[in-house]
Amino acid sequence: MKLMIAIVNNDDSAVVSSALTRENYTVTKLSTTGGFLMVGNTTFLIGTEENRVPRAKEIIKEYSKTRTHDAASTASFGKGLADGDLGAKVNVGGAMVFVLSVDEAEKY
Ligand code: 2BA
Repeated sequence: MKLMIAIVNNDDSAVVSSALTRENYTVTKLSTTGGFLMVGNTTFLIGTEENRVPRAKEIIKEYSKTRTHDAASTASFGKGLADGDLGAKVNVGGAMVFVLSVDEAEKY
């Protein structure tokens, strides 16, 4: 068994979740925050058999889009944006997917 950890953009999370559950993957959705941009994203935990990992990756890839995000400078924290505080453009996503081997998975 494998555990997939997939970090996707919040805007894509509903459609990724629906597409996975439609194909009978079991999914847990976590609200998470990226350490660099400090904005919300969504992390899915997907426990599945190894032979079903490639299809899950295809689904996540299909519905996760790459976006450009304006990164606010730390100078704006606590006092709002001023001219020049949105200098940096950062490319985010589509999705970051990790696949881990699971020693045991039991349901009680
Ligand atoms: P964030 O950490 O907020 O990162 C957002 C985007 O900022 C990243 O997009 C990347 O383009 C850029 N970035 C991240 N760290 C950077 C750094 N130290 N210097 C310069 N630019 C940096 P993505 O790579 O698509 O990542 C999107 C989100 O996925 C990340 O949000 C993070 O929550 C997660 N993620 C990506 N790679 C990860 C990893 N190796 N381990 C854990 N989480 C990861």
